[in-house]
Amino acid sequence: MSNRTYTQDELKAVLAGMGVTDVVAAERYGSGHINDTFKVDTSRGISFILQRINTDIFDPDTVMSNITRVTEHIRAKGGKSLEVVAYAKPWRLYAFITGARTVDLITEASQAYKAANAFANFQNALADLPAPRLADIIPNFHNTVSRLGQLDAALKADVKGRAATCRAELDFVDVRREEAARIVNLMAAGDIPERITHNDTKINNVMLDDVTGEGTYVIDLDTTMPGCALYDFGDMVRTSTANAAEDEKDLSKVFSRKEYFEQLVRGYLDKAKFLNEAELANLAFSGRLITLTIGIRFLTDYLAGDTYFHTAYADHNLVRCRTQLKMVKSMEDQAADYEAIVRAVAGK
Ligand code: ADP
Ligand code: GN1
Ligand code: MG
Repeated sequence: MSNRTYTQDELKAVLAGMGVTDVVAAERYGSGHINDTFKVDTSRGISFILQRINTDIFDPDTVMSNITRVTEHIRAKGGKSLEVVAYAKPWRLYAFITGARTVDLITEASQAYKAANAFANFQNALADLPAPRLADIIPNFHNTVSRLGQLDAALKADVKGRAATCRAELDFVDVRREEAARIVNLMAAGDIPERITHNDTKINNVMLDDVTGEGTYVIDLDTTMPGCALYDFGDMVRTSTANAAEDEKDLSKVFSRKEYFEQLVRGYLDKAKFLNEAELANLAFSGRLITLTIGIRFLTDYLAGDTYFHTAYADHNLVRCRTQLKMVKSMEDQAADYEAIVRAVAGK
C-alpha cells in the first residue's frame, strides 16, 4: 500500500484537536512500513511525533493501553521510554526525542552491541510488569507456521496473477517448511517460556545517542505483547547484521556480517541474563528463522496485492522478500560460525 497523503490543513486540524495550535511544519518522517508518521515543529521551538495508527492492522485503543502500561512501568524504574502527549483515536502525539536518532543500516559493529543492549534492557525492565497479561495485539504475529498458511492462501488466490513471477522464492521457502516449526513447537512444549517482548526490534526502532551511540530509547511499541525473546533477538540479527538495505536490489551486496553478529550476541547476553538453555541453544537459529518469516510475509503481501506494508513501487515487496531470503542463505552458510560465537560468548 502506498502512503496516503495528508494536507497541512488536515494535519493542523488533527493537532488543534490535541491542543497544539502553534504548528510551523508537519512533515512525513522516518521509514516505518506501517503507521503514518510526521514530525511536527512548533513556534515554541519544541517538536512532536504525530502518528496515525494503522487501523487496518491495529485496534488503537488496545495498542495505546499496552503502551501506557509499558512506558509507565519503564519510567517508574528510572528508564527512558516514549512519552505519549495526546491520543485522539487513531492519532497519537509523542514527545520528540532529541539528541538521538534512528538509522536503517548500521555501519559499525559496535552499534550492534549498543542496540542489543537496549533491547535486552527493554525485555529486562518488563519482566516484572504486574498482572494482568498484556493484550495480544496481533495473535500469532511471529508464528512461522501460521505465516506459511497465509502464504499458501495468498498463492492459491493469486489475486494479481503474480505467482509466476516468484517461483524461485516460493521454492526457497518450501524446502525450509519443516524447520519453520521449531520454535513454535518448543514454546508449545513449554521448553521456551512466554515473556514480554517488543516484537519489532529492527534497528530503526531504537534511538542511538548522537554523542555516545548508546541505545537510549526503544521506540515503536505497538507490538509489545507476550511473545518469545528469541524473536526479538532474531529480528536484531536480521536488521543489524545486514550489509545492505532491506530493499537493496543488488543481491551481491546483501549478506549477514559475522563481526556484527558477534557484537550483537555480546550486547544481548551481557544484559539478558534470564535466558534458559533452550533459548540459548536457539539464539543463532532465531536469526535465520525470523528473517525467513519476514521474507514469507513480504512474499505473501506481494501475492496479495500489497495491502499490508507501505510500498513505493510495484514489486517493492518482492524486492524486500529477495533480500530476506538472501540474508537467510548467508546466515545458513555461516551457521557453524554463528553457533560457535553464541557458545563462546555464553561460556558453553
Ligand atoms: P512505524 O511503526 O511505522 O515503523 P515508528 O514508530 O517506528 O513507526 O516511527 C517511524 C520513525 O519515526 C522511527 O524509525 C523514528 O526515526 C521516528 N520516531 C518515532 N518516534 C519518535 C520519537 N518519539 N522521537 C523521535 N523520533 C521518533
Ligand atoms: C514492520 O513498523 P515497522 O516498519 O517498524 C512490521 C514488522 C516487520 C517490518 C519489516 C506491525 O515494522 O513486523 O518486521 O515492518 N510491523 C508490523 O521491515 O507488522
Ligand atoms: Mg518502526
